[in-house]
Amino acid sequence: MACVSDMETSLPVLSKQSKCEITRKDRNNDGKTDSIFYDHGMADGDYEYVDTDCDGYYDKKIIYGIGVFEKKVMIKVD
Ligand SMILES: [Ca+2]
Ligand SMILES: [Ca+2]
Repeated sequence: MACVSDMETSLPVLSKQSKCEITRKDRNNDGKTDSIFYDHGMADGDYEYVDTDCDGYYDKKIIYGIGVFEKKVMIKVD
């Protein structure tokens, strides 16, 4: 079994002071969220979780930083 110790398994908890805007998207129009975008209002602070296969779990985190990179995650869609 692969090491999954550094894999995210829950969505980030935001503080009340956070100006982060969360946008949920339903890309395949089945009524269930399959993408959640965290917009921190900065050019390099945003990230998005995507359920690429629409099975009810986000499996990819896309980080928009000094370049864009992706990370594997396993987070239940709420
Ligand atoms: Ca959907
Ligand atoms: Ca998935």
